[in-house]
Amino acid sequence: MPTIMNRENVSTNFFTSRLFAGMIFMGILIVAGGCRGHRRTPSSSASDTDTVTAAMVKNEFRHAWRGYMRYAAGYDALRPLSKKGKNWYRRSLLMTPVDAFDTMVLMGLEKEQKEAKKLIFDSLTFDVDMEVQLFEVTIRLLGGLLSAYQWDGDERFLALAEELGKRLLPAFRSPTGMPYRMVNLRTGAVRDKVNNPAEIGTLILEFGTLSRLTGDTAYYHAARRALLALYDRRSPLGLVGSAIDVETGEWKNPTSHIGGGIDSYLEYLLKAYLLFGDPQYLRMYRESVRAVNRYLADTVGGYLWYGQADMYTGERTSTYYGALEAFFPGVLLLGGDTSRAAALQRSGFKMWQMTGIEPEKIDYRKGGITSPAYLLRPENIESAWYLWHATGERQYRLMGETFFRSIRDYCRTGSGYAYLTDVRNKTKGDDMESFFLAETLKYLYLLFAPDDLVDTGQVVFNTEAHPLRKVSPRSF
Ligand code: DMJ
Repeated sequence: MPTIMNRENVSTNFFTSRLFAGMIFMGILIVAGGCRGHRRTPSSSASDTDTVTAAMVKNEFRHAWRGYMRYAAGYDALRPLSKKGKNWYRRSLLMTPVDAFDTMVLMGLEKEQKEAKKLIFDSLTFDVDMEVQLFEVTIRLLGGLLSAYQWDGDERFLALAEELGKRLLPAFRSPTGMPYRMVNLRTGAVRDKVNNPAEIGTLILEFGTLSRLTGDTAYYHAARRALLALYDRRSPLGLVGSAIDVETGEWKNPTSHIGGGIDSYLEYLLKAYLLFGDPQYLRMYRESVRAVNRYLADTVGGYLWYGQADMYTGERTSTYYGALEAFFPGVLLLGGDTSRAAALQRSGFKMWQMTGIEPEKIDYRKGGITSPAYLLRPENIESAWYLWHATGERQYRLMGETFFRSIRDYCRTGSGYAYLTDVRNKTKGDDMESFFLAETLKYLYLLFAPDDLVDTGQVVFNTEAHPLRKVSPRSF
């Protein structure tokens, strides 16, 4: 059984009794605001079919990992059609092995863990004269290394995380404290002063955990300052826009929404509270979500959606909803709003069923697909898992079966999994994003595995599904 480690030698059994896990989860919901009392029913226990489905998901993870090892070992990611490796930048940062590692631990895949560790410890270095995107490297690599350390206990993971954290810190050196988008790992040179709320506000779980594990508070304070600076620039209505200049603090695009570019900022306001316990984050989350529900929520034909609006006037500007927005039911649920979470998940599932697999974006008012790719994204599945975990309602596992079947039917290749360029004709594209292993298959597995596999009272998933464990505060 995996244990969680930190430098204070706190070793905690990660697996707890179902009852204890359930009680803690209920506790979180109640503290986080107005849970109306979820009760597990007998239907929530794992049936034989669920156990078989969990084993099938695990097999598909093995299949995808084998493809990566065979054709792309050492690269950032697999190109599943051309059967080659692909790097994000000039040199590989081992995105797939780092992102996938804690899923292997959770699934109990020991051979695969050894393979990933060998790749990571043999060749991962951050001492490279190379510019990287702060947000992606933080959620995938820093988050992945920290959870790998917490789940596996190997100190080398933490050493790598600390090394990376140090090299990312220069990104925060702007007049407002909000980070630049790009930073050079060796020189600390920064670029791209026009940033967005997601890339500014989705750093505190990882930087805060790094601080707590190392005792160096600089990481937490940099990410916290950035988050507060962003929040302070919300409009009088309580909304944020899509693009902001981190040097002047001036908004460059006033369109507000819950999709890509803003999404995980909202998620981290709540999760920062859940992981670090500071009620200030909960207040920030509540105020933000109140505005989001007031100005962005929309009901069409009996279905709940969230569209786009001007951050200053609240006026609706467009009516798009998509795969990225589908994270929101999970967050609403964690924040205690079960009924909105359930209603929105119903819409997300309807969107998935339009063509048998989820499109990137639809116009929920006009009813058409506006962006037809399926990028192997996890958000709809992630929300189904949160709803399942909290309510025990069978409908969420049934949704999961549909998700799993369609991904397997349409995206599987002989060498792994491929995204779809068009969900209408199911044409495959030559990429398997690391989040497919980090998130999509992890949440699918959690949906069918025994429900006490993760102690949700002690663990908060980062936006890349890396389970970060609460660490007792040292100096903050
Ligand atoms: C992931 O990298 C993260 O979930 C992020 O928050 C949004 N995009 C992808 C998955 O779709």
